[in-house]
Amino acid sequence: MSTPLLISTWSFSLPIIETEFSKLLKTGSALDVVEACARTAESDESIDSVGYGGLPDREGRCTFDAAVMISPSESGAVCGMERHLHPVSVARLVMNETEHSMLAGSLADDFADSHGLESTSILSERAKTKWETWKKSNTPPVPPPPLDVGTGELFGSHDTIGTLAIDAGGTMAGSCSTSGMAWKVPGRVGDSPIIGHGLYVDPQRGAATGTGHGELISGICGSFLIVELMGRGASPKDAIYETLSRLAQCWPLQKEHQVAFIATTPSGEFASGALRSGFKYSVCHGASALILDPDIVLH
Ligand code: SD4
Repeated sequence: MSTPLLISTWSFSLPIIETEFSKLLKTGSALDVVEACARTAESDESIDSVGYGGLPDREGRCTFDAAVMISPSESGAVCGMERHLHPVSVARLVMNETEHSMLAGSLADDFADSHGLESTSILSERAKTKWETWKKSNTPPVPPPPLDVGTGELFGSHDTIGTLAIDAGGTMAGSCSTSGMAWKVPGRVGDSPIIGHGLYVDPQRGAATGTGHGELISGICGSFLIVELMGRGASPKDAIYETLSRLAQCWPLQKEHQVAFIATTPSGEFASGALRSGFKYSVCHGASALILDPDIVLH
């Protein structure tokens, strides 16, 4: 038996993971719970970079990316979806129902149709209004880094829900879901749906997920690197520190760049780190449900 753990990016995820943690404490599977956490965020219009409410690309089109993973041989992902509200569930179908690991664009939407998932408009009125305002304002497409003040409200317009769980049977699972970077070039896909970039889970070594500028995370295969370092003996905190340091060496960092990771070992030792201040994460463990500051802030 293991002690269940549920951790997720940003303070907005605390009420979500608190609800799901009660299931994890009973008989819930880690995979069901990480999928449910992403689904709740995807349905919430007030979260403006995941699911419904997510900000669109510079042409006003909203696209979703998501992944789920329980081991190197069991993962599923979708990217660039435009007609289904729950990319995380489509990612799970890719994992369970196909011999592939990722489907893209309108064909991923068609795949969801073929499994009976309801097609819908995914651009909320609120997100459309924000896009129209941005379009008129002539401000540059790269938004400032998000600022999480710990109340569930995020200032700034990019983030992702990445969730890691360990259930009572000791199974680890992870999910990651995003509408990507606001005002992106149409067709852009970030780190979130790419296995090893925005999410990685290895039952022998641990699990990690990331949020922030996907290009920076992808450039160093961030989540894979953290899990690999843990597998070679690093603590989650040291693995995240080394990964963020590598990222900072590889990229000419701009003031608007932010990247944050959360990670856990298979036994539930967890940590978080961010390139800059402004990130928080949520944890349910034992009797505690907390919003925490990252263990490391590199700059
Ligand atoms: C991505 N890491 O697509 C995700 C979320 C994001 O700006 O874009 N945030 O890069």
